[in-house]
Amino acid sequence: MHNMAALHCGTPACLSRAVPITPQSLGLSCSRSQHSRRLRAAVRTAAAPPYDGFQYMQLDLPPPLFSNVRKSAFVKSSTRVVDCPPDALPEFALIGRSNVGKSSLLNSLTSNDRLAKVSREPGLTKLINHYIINDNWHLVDLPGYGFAKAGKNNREEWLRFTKDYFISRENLVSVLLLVDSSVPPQPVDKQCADWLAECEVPFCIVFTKIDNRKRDMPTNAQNIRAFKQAMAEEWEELPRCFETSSRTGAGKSELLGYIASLREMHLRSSTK
Ligand SMILES: Nc1nc2c(ncn2[C@@H]2O[C@H](COP(=O)(O)OP(=O)(O)O)[C@@H](O)[C@H]2O)c(=O)[nH]1
Ligand SMILES: [Mg+2]
Repeated sequence: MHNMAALHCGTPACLSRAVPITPQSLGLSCSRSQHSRRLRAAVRTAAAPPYDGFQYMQLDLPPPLFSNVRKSAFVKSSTRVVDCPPDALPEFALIGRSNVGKSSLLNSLTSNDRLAKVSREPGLTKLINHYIINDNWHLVDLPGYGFAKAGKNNREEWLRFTKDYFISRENLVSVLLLVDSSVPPQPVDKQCADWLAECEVPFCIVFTKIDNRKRDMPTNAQNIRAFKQAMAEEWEELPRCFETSSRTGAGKSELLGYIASLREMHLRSSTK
């Protein structure tokens, strides 16, 4: 059973099942600085999602004071963490399978359709794309994982590439793990959630495309429930979850509010 509290306190995760690729199996153990650990502990102690029968991490967040996006701009694309912009601003990173809707969510959150390129084909470029919001925080688009034709090597490469970012980016407040609600649970998404927890990276789950009902398939609500159920079988508490659509704007203000609260908490923890 995964225990988020134990994981975030640095207790080694005891995985009872075989995970094909983990940071450990690749020799990529993660260790973070004191400040990052304090911040992560603070984020962990702060979420109150709607009641749906699942047990969530209890977070006691400050109110979202500045959640509106007034201004957004592309900053730069980096191929290595050392090339990223200075880490002075609080940062939120979007990750998920290719085509899950990362770029679309970025555009939706910023009400700026031209900010990130939305594509029908899974992108193969491995870039860390930084966007600055309201001149005072960053949204980051990371490469997607789990290409349809990708093998083990591709996943290993993705882990190595993103691991550097996760463990060395001091200002990373939270990862937004995007999961497509229009398809049944994909093992690779669950593995990614496990991996983030093992690396002690705080994250929330953002279900995407809730408008996109596929015919003759389980409903999006059923897919979401099945994903949470799969997590609940191994996790004592689930991370905070959001249900969004970049087409309709559903879930947008809730997610922006959550990000604003986390930024406020980040500010408080870094000025202590
Ligand atoms: N129906 C629907 N389609 C979406 C939504 N978000 C993204 N898409 C579509 O999914 C495809 C991939 O989107 P994109 O944002 O490029 O995904 P990325 O590869 O994760 O950046 C595009 O065809 C989008 O139009 C959504 O909320 N609803
Ligand atoms: Mg994209």
